[in-house]
Amino acid sequence: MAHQALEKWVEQIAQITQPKTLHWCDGSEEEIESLYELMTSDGTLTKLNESKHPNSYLARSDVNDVARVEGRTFICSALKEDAGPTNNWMAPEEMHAVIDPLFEGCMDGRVMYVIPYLMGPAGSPLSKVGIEITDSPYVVANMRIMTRMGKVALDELGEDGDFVKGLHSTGDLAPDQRYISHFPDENLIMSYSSNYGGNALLGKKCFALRLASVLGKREGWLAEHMLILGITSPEGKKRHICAAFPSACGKTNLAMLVPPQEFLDAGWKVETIGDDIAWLKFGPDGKLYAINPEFGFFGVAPGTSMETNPNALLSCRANTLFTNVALCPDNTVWWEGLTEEPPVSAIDWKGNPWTPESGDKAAHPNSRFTAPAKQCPSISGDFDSPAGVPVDAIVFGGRRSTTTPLVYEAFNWQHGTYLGATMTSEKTAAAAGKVGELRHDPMAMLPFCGYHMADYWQHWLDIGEKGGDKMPRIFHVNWFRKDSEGRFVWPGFRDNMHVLKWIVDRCDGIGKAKETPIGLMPDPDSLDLEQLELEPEDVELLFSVDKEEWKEEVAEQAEYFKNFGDKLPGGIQDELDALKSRIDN
Ligand code: GTP
Ligand code: SPV
Ligand code: MN
Repeated sequence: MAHQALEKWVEQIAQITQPKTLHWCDGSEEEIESLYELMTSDGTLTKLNESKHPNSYLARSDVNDVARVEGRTFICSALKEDAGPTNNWMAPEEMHAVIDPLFEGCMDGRVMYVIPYLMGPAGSPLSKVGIEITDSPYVVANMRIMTRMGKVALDELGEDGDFVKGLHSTGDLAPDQRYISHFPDENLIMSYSSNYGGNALLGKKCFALRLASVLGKREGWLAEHMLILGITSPEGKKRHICAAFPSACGKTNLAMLVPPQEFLDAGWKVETIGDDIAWLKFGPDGKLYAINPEFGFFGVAPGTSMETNPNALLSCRANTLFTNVALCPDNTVWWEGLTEEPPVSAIDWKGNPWTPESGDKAAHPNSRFTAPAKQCPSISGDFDSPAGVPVDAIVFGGRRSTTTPLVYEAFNWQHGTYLGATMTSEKTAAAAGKVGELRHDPMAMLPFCGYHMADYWQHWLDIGEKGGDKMPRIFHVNWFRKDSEGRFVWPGFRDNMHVLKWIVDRCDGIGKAKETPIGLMPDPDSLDLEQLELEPEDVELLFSVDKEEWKEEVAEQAEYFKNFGDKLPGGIQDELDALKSRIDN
């Protein structure tokens, strides 16, 4: 049975955009094969070595279209106040006046693809349907990996279900015509002039975070920039952890962690449920449950290797789309960090001949792989579970070369919310702009919260109030502390298991912690660090809380909160005052 509102909308958009033909995507094999054929023949894609990367392709983007563009991303709520000081705002009618004309006739002579997609497992009370209309076959191919596409979505939608509307066009990729705009009151996303992941795959950041965060506020749940993992102890007890780290700060890596050999020998197991986005809602037992709304991984390529993240490499061996990585002479792919020895020659991400001597990067620092989640060797049996998984711990973390220790635990939910609200991290290549600059990124949601950040913090406090003693414990980690020579002191990657184990031990009531002014911290001994052979001064640095540094940190937090005026929740102000007095004493 047809969904009349959907059909009407599609018809209306076709009237505006004037495509040659209209194609409803069903997600089938035949469909994707013909799209790959189209894109290899017109040069959009290069087919990779069939025996080494079956059914996989390389795409090179426009050189000016390689990352999210936060400066061109808008929240178009009716009131400016509702977007808050951390978002770009434009009045809905004003944005429509700018962006609607760009879509007029923009698909002339081309195909308009209608993509029905489901965010979340079929049959889950947490799942939601979106429809993306696009003129980009590259977007269709990515969405087919990243979401549950086609019939499954239309079945969930039924005849009169709600859906989020997404309208996308490649335009001419001119950066000054690029708009990633969100209309929360219309359940509508309009994206123009970019084909890059977070700008163009509208189910991802635009729907599953910006619009979903608004819905979550209204309906009493949370849409978060978090990985979800399961961890099973040798005794067979299974715990689930959600972790929010800013873009390119280690979610995919932690979600797919392979424990060090001694943990494997002892019987520890880590499973992956999600690597980027979590939707969290109270279950019938009053605990928070998480689902991963996505169906694939849009992972950072550079730095991914068999040493750092074997599960990611195995996930993207086949049926994968690579974007902006380097191409080797045998039609395999390469990026910085994949192997110690670079290839003797390659074609770089811009399509030019490259040798290691050239001094340039072969792959763009934000080059990515789009791979089906089910290809991940560590994927959890709960990946498709409609109920989601119960969350035992929430972890916040940023990329900080100084100040922040390896791990500490919040005293309680309100303090944990404060830890999220005061997260700061050095900027990465995942968004356009200067890399390395320290900035506030509350809950790793700075670019993704679809409403006023202070209202969002209040929502966190309200959720905590509602869940009471059933709420997850909250932790803060930092894998990126550097010594005076600029070297990471923590080995990271699989050795992050030492920290995960302490977190699980804390949940089980057996992990030891001591009180410090900033929170509860382990003794280095409780992390069994002997095998890591760290220098004593590195251990010292990883577990140090320098009062002078923290005095500055607190002063800076107080300054930051001034941006939020009277909207700053009382609970957050109380935590600031309490932290200040603990540090000063
Ligand atoms: P988005 O997809 O942008 O949201 O990124 P993400 O948070 O999933 O980050 P990802 O796991 O892809 O890691 C980003 C970069 O950080 C990669 O180059 C990794 O190799 C590196 N990285 C991840 N974990 C660690 C770690 O524990 N230590 C160090 N030093 N680097 C890490
Ligand atoms: C991020 O930037 O956090 C990503 C990639 O996960 S994107 O899909 O572009 O948002
Ligand atoms: Mn992300």
